[in-house]
Amino acid sequence: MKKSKLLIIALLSVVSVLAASAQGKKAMKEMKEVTIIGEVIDQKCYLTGMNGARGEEHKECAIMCIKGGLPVGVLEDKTDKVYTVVPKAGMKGANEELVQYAAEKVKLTGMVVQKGGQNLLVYTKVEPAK
Ligand SMILES: [Cu+2]
Repeated sequence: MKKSKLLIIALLSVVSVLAASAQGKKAMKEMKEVTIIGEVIDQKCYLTGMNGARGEEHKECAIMCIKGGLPVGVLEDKTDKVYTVVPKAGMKGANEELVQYAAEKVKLTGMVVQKGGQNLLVYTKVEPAK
């Protein structure tokens, strides 16, 4: 009796895990692909306003900050929105790939997620932009 109860609980938890991951996959599929054009910033300096915080005068600092591991972001041209940028694949941050574009304009292709007051761009492609 006890054993079968445990078995049922185990089965139910497997089923709910499967349902949750299916939901996650569905949510990713429902998201539309977008492109965002903007400047690659280090979010700490931009948001705290240190050292001019963006653009050519801040480029050296942005490189140091992004190399150092501070969260990299993109400041969208059209909206002045800041997106935290993460790659779609893998467990690493976007810093390593985006540091070469620090304080420069890029075009990022990916999906936007807005939750908890955050704008997150899960990107699949980055290219230089004018
Ligand atoms: Cu900086």
